[in-house]
Parts: sequence; C-alpha cells; structure tokens
Amino acid sequence: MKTKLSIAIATALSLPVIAYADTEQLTTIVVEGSSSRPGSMAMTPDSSGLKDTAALLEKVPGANVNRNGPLTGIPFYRGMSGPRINVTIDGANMKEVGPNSMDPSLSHVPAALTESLTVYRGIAPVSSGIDTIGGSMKMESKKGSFAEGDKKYEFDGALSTGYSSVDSGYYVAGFSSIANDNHKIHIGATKEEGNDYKFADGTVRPTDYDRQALIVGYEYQNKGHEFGFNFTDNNTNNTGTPALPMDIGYIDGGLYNFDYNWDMGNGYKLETNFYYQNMSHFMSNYESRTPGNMTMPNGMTMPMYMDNTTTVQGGGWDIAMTMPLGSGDLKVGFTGDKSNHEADMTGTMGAPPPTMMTQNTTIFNGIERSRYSFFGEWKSDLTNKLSTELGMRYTYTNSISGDVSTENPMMQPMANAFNGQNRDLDFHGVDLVAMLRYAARSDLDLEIGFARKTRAPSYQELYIWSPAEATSGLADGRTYKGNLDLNLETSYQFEFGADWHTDNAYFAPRAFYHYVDDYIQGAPAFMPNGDPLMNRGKQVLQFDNVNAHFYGVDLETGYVITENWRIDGGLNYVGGRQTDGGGYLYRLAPFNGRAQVTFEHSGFMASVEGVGYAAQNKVATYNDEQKTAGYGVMNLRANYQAFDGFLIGVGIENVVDSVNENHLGGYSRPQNQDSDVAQGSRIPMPGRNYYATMTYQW
Ligand SMILES: [Cu+2]
Repeated sequence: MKTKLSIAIATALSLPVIAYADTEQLTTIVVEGSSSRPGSMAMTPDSSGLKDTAALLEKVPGANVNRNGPLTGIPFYRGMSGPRINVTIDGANMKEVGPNSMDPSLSHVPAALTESLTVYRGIAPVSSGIDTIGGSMKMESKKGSFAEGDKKYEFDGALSTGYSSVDSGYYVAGFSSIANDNHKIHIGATKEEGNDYKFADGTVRPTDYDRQALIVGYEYQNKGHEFGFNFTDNNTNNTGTPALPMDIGYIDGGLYNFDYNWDMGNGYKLETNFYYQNMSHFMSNYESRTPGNMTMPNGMTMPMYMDNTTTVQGGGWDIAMTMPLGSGDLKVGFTGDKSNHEADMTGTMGAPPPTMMTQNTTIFNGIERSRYSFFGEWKSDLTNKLSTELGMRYTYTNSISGDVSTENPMMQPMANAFNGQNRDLDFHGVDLVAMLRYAARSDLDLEIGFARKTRAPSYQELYIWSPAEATSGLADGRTYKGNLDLNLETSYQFEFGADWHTDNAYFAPRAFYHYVDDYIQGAPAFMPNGDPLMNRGKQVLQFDNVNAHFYGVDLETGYVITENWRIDGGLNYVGGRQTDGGGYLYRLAPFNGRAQVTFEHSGFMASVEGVGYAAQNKVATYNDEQKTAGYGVMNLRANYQAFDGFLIGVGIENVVDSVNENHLGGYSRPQNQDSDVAQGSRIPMPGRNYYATMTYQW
C-alpha cells in the first residue's frame, strides 16, 4: 500500500508529514496547487468523516459541506455548491439519481473505501472536467497496489470497525487486494448503520442512516499499458434528510468504470476513461416521518402521503492525450456524457388504506442531458522560476425533456402549458484559464490566475414544470418553477495566492474575486392561475438569471514545533452579493476557522481541535434565509498503534455538548411531533459524541 503515502509526499515538498506507518486506512485529502500541504489534516480520524467523505471538506481551505442529512453532504467551495462543482468518482462524473441531491456523488463510496479525495485549490484546470465554475474535486476508491521490486506478490487488506455514541452508530469495513507485478484484483465492502442523533435538548429526527457499499475491481499493467475495470455499488436504505421534504427510502445502483492508459514514452501519454451507471431511488414523506396535512376545499384536513420513484442511467467518456509542445506539455482531450432522468410522484390523500384518492404525476419525464466537450491545456516551466498553465475548453450541452402528465386536475393546466413549449435546448460554453506561478524565493511561491468558466443550467433549473422542491438540495423550504429561457452562467475569476513554506512552517493565503454573469437563482414566480398546491403559504420562486459576485480569502497554516508537537490551522471567508441590488446570496458559509494541536510519539498520537464559526448575518432576502449565531466546538482525538498494523482510535467531539446551528445545515422539515426541533427552525448539529475505531491492516 504505497500509493497513498506517495500522494501525500508529492504534495509535501518541504514539510515533514506526520508519518505513522499505519494511518493508511484513513482517507487522504490532497489539495492540488498547494506545495506546502502536508496532507496531515486527514490523519486524525474523525467520526463524521468515517461515514461521509464530504465531511473531510470542512478541513480543506475554502471548502465546506451543505448538509441535508447524515449521508447527504453536498460539496461547497467558495460560495458555490451542487451542480456548480465538478465531482468525479474514479474519473466518472456521476449523475445523482435524486433530483433533490439526496445522493451527492461523494456519498456513493463510503470513507472507509475511499483512497483519496483531491480538491483543486483556486481555479480548477480545464482538464479536470466540464462545468468547473465552482471548482473541481475527485475521489478515488481503494484499489490496493501492484507488487514492486523483488516482491512476487502483494497482499493488501484492512479490516476496520467503529462506533459513535451520539447516534449509536457503527460501521464495519473490509478490503483486500491480491497482486503480482502485472495483475491485481480487489474487493471491499462496508456496512454503516446509525440511529437519530442526539443534541443537548433532545433528538434530531429523522437522521438515522443505513448503507451498504461494495467495490470490486481488476487492473492490469505491462510495459506502459494500464487497464482497469472497477465497479462501485451503493445500497442505501431508509436514511433521514430532515432539511428536505422527504427522506431516503432507498438509493440503489452502481457505477462501472473502464480505464485504459498508455505511456508511449518521450512524453506521449494516452489516458481514457469510460463509465456507465444505473441507479434507482425511492423517497417519501411517510416512511421516516409523519406526513403533513392538506386542507380540502370543503375545509376538511387530511394527511397527504407523497413519494417519488426516480431513476438515472448515465454514461460518459474522457479521452486525453498528452504530448510535448515547446517548453512544456500539451494535453488535449475529448470529454462527454449523457444521462437520462425519470421521476414519478404518487400523492395519496388520507391514510392508505383506506385510500381516499391516489394521483400519479410525472415530475421529470424523458430527461436527456448530453455534453460534448473539447479541451486543450498547456503547462510549462517558462524559466526555472516561472511556470504557466493555459487552458481552453469548449462544451456543447443539449437538454431535452419529454411530455409530462398528471392525474391531479389542479396541475393539469401547467402540464399542458409545459407540453406546448420547446424543451430541446442548446448551450455553448467556452472556458479559459491562465495561471502564472512564480518562485519568488526558495521558500515563497506566488500564483496569479484568471479564468472564464461557464455552466449550462441543470435539468431541474430548466424543467420543473409545477412548483416543486426538487432543486438539487437547495433546502430553502421554497418550491421552485423551472425556466426554459435560462442562459448559461459565465463566471470571470481572479485569484491571487502566496505559499510560504520552510522546513517547519507553512502559511498559504489566497484571495479571489469572481463575477458571475447570469448567475442562476430564484426570483418570485409569476403564477397566472395562482398556486394550486398552496406551498405552505410561501411565495413560489422561479429560477432566473441575475448577476452576482463572490469574494473572499482562505488560508492554511501550520508550524512544526518539535519532533513531537505541531499545530495546523485554517481560516475561511467568503462573501457573495447580487450586483444588481438584490442582496446577499443564499447559503454562504460564515467566517470560520480551525486549529489543531497534535502530539505524536512512537505510535501514539493525540490532538486537540478547535473549530469556530462566526454568526452569519448576511443572508439572502429572496428566500427569507434565516441568520445563525456563531459557535465554537472542541474535539479531542487520540490513536495508538498497539502493534504493527493494528490501530485503535478514540475521541470526543463537541466536548462541552453545546447546541450549535450549522448555517449550511438547513431547516427542520418534519412535523413537530416527530422531532425535538421545531418545524422550520435551524437544525442543530450533533451533541457530544464519544467514538472509538479499530483497524487492522496488512
Ligand atoms: Cu430523493
């Protein structure tokens, strides 16, 4: 298992990584474009990071998580989230089966089966994917390693288990690979289950979770050729998403990946990736919570049972060729994908049985989104101190929706109107990146970057034909209408960063400014026939193009005090406003910081971590976003390597058991009788949590 260590070292040009031999079962965070990144933040086990890889993002400068449920962590980077961030799983741009992002891509592979999570700091290179307007992240599942050197065979494996008290949750994970120097096979599986989590004033419901995952793969390498087949499967059962109007019934399905790489020598390299995914999903407002009441025209109130069955089939390719050009390397590529989405809703009034009335509606029907994209990227050292990256990507996006239908007579006029409109839409986007890096001194790198990034509207932003909350996890409590006249978003980005690093210290601040033309956001919707669904008395919004800008600073810093002691920390600030006088943008992380003091001595490690969030008073007015107060949390963690390969970890999170509201966590949606959190108020974060983990690896 050498892969991981080498990744960590590759990014730690100057700083000693805290290198316990056996922390390799922990997912490594790699921050690209950070020469001082020690990769050590991930090395203290974190109970939330054990079940949800997205939780690791809270430790990455500029990044965070929009959390709608225990397994539903939506990546956030510098004010943007969801479809604005390109996330790949083993090179595949997975499509969510949930139109409300109940299954963000990072939830597909549990942390215990994740090898590494890479985040591009600052402007993402065009080669990292399509639609990288808000950034780019890539996750690699565990695959083991080939036999090297004199070794004929390589056997890798790990067994791990963990328990967390706040939700009585546990996980078990197993991974094994067998390889010689040409062939390698691997298999891994996990099971995670937990109850609703507690906080000082009660229990947050529903936040229980239940997921099984499986990964299987085969890889072959010989004389510069590499071939791989990987399958990753996610089987999630009843899991709460209290910030959304329904909960997960199931998420089921897999991703099939084929890679072929050929290193031809002399700087020529071919890299290809092909993938296919097939997933299905069920969510409801009655399996994990009590359905809300609907008032009939005659004044009678009745429970309204609602569920949604959705599917996605998707596939794509990424073909890139690298070759020497001038003083550097040119990478050219052809990327594309296609996905088909269906979502069918059933609404039943009155308790079934007896059933008063059941009505079926196609929420999304015959959605087909296709992207064809070409890019070229040139990276070169101009002098021994100056290097550059120039990139250009052109993307053609086509989006189609079939006719919709409903058995609900009140929705019929909207279905007819939608079916009468042109829904075959084309978007053309051009992305440009220009970066310059300058080694001002041996211990100081400066970076300046400019970019133009685009994003075509998502199928939800275009095709929600009757007000719905299927909004890629916005979780603002509003219903939205799609808009067939949307333009693509164009962001103009400026970035300046410094990276100071000595043998025992690093300090890497970055500042950015992004101006976004045609930023897609909700605006009051025109409802010619009123709002037939009476969406809890709140104004329906419609996706619209506005202009916006984002600005901020994020930094990471650290100091190795002695051989045994070190301190690491980070600060993040992001602001965002509409430039046309419409106020602040929605769901922006408040100013926040973290610091961690780590002690390490012969197989023993202990850390104290402090996390602080300021109040967020700069909130969006268009959807009545609620402010949040500031808070601080202390976490204590320790692990001990009892003998070679056997590691025990324990910790206490939120030591003082304070009640804290995560600004990115949304509002509680279940009925008051279901949860100890009042409907419509901010969801408190977990209370004090004791956790223990145990890992044996070979
Ligand atoms: Cu869903």
